Amino acid sequence: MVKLFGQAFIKKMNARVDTHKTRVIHALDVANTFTPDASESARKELIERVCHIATAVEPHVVAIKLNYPLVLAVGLEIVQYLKKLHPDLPLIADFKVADIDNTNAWIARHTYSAGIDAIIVQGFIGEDAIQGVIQEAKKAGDQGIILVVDMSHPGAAQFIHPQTPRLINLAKKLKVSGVIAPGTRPPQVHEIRNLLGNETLILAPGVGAQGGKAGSAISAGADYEIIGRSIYTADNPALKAKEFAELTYTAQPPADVSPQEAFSNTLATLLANVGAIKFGEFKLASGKTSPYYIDLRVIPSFPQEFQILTDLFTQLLAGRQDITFDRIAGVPTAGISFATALCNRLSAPLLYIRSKPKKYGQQKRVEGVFEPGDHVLVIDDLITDGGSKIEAVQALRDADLKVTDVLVAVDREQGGAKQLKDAKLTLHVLAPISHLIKSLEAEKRLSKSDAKRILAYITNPG
Ligand code: BMP
Repeated sequence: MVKLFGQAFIKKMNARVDTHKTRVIHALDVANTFTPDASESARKELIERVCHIATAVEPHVVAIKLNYPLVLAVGLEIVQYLKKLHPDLPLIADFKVADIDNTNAWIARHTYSAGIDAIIVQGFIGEDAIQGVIQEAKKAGDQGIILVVDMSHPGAAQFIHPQTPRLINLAKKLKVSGVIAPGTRPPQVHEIRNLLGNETLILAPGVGAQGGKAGSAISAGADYEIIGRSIYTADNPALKAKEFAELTYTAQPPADVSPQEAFSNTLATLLANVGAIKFGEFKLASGKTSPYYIDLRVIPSFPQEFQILTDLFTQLLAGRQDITFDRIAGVPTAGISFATALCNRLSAPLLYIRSKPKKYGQQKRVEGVFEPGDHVLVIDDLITDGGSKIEAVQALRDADLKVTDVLVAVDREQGGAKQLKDAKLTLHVLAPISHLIKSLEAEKRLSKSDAKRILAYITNPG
């Protein structure tokens, strides 16, 4: 079990789920509706309004989120007013911190020392800048950090969303308490949950005023839904908060999935989305027919999906300390683009294997720089009977390289693993084809009868 930052914050929020029967975080953005007015009376009025709404909604929320406009209007002392009224109610500062490490540390120091339980930080600023906040969270006694890995508004598609898989990896690496995911797009919350694993919290804004349906993000794998305007602009904020509390509390969370199932689910969705897996009747090179056709070579034409696939490979390797290597080699042709992307992600040196030796020069089959004895991990898109993998491994072994492991995205389950074992190779796969079929059936992208027919074919292709 990974120990995330902000244990006390996480425990406090999680405990309130059942004691208060809710999964709502209220975004108390009331300062947004205020005309800026620096007068003391306006300031006092705003503080009173904030305290009044906080008290009204407190029985129905797990936490309250405070934003920049509020703190700019009344100062960080608002935290003390709220803490005095509700000492056990977690408070999150939504400052979306996005500066250099030194400035971030300064912001975090002030914020944590004011009594805030967790700070929201942008992920795109990179590891060193996020460390500015992490170090302060540690100094303040293990406070919470929430990283933005995606956002709920349409513009998120432009820059942040394409980086989401990498931001998730960073969130996992830095062991932040939680991430922000778009409550307006539950399928993406689902994907984030699959990539993130089960421990890190997912907080999903965009429910209500922005169009997200209450409970949908929870059903997609979020822990909490962040709701602002739909509560604080209601005639009766307490009643509204109670309604949302019920909807989020009774929403069915997705069933717990093992890492292997998570790989299958993500990969199945990805393959279906880009048309890399098709169902019907397909003539194979052998002359036989198959009820499915899989072509992973299309994936690099879809940058977002290509990133997710690279991410899945990265995650599989991260969870397997027993797979060691100095270099990664791609099997031609599909394996070369996958190996290139993975090397890029892991900063690992790349080799690739020619299908045929070069007719001129040194007649090499292995391209790239290596030393005899280097340990090479072999990557390819899929495995059928293992023939092409063994042939590629032979070329590497002929060049005095050590090969013990082969990693592919999909195993067609036609004897590849056994053949590799006989050649003293261990096969690692993101998903066997039968798991992908089951995932697609569960996602209702494949009918029960078609899934049954295809699974029967996989067991007995003859
Ligand atoms: P509302 O329910 O009124 O749309 O409020 C949502 C809250 O969540 C706001 O405070 C907003 O700043 C914040 N938020 C968001 O809406 N989308 C994001 O991607 C990230 C956010 O923090």
